[in-house]
Amino acid sequence: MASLGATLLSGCGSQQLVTFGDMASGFNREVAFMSIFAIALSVIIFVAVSYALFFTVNKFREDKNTDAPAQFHGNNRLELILVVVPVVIVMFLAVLTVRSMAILNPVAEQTTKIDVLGRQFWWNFSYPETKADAGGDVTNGNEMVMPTKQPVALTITSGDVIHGFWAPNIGGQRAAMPGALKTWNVDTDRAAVYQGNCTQLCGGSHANMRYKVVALDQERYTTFLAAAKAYRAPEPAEGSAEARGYELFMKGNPATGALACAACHRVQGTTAAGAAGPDLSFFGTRRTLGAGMWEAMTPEHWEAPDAKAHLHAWIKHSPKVKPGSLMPTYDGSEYEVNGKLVKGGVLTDEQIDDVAAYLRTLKLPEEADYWNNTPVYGSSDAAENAPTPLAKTSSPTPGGKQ
Ligand code: HEC
Ligand SMILES: [Cu+2]
Repeated sequence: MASLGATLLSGCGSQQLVTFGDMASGFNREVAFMSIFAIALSVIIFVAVSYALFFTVNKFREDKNTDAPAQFHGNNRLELILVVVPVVIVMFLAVLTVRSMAILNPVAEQTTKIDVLGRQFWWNFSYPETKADAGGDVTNGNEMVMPTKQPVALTITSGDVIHGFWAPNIGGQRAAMPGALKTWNVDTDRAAVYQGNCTQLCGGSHANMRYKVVALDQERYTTFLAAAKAYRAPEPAEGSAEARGYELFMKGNPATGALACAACHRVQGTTAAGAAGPDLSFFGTRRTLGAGMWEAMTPEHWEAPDAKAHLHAWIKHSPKVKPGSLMPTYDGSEYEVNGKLVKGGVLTDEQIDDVAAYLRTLKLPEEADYWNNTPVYGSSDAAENAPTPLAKTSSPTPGGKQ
């Protein structure tokens, strides 16, 4: 019963699959346990009601019963049975449900809590229990790292419209509602990378609002969290491409109207504290771009030539790569903000490469690289156990007209 089905959610070619009925998750086992009773009861009721229906229809057919039907008022015994039996069934299911809720709902003393923020069209995952040495909560964009073999309490909300968190391998689905905080537990026994998706139609790039869940065994998780807590973005060497990229990241290019990246993105250990876009603190460690728009799941990830091309295209004009992306263009082309067309500022190709070079340095230390040797579960490539090339979900868009 390992996996009841696999769904290829979008696009063609190889891509990580969403699988459901994954019994490595205690949440799913609990739901399956409850479902067995609910389904068995439904089958019994269906058979009993069908039998009663056919029995009476047959027994009291008009051609068999020419006399006038017996005239009487009520049948106390039958009415009592018809009330008591459903009440008992409903009570039984209610007790089962309350039992499951008690098991699955988070409790205060749980150690791992992750805050989930959904926005058009990306995710931030932060660790409210772990304050970074450099200030702020440890946060990762679009990739959620969690420990295995224990309930993880998620608290979900939205920064704009309603989104939905759905990573069926680790448990239940929840809506992300603006202004509301919802908490629930997820878990898995298996260390692996899982696919997550947004399940509420939330705008133009709803289908491109994906994320990865990376479940690590306790020791590796502890290493990750400790490194993430201690992390400060590296300071680029003076005069290097990375140093030029850092300047542009922090200040943009006022002469051409190119907005500072730091206005919208946070990088832990720098003054960049923007919140309008995904956290970029560990961008160099991540292997997805644009909330799963593209995946670079090779060990050399951002250093690979095609990955470089994608990153370049993304910075240059992300709304052309990802419809509806709320990141500005940097090639002077127009993009839409709140229904209005706005002209982006300009960074030259060299400047974009410098910024990209800076982004590639934003890496956790090697031992905290959560992708390293973590199997990709449900990969449509045969190599399920290898963190080798996985997917290209879209090709770099060199951009139509400019
Ligand atoms: C006005 C706010 C804004 C500015 C300025 C901005 N971005 Fe973004 N950025 C976003 C948003 C919003 C997203 C998420 C888009 C999406 O996936 O739908 C994003 C996504 C990204 C991503 C992808 C992150 C991931 O995990 O997939 C990268 C990389 C990035 N931005 C780099 C930059 C760089 C470099 C600059 C400066 C040259 C910059 N951004 C300027 C808002 C901004
Ligand atoms: Cu969404």
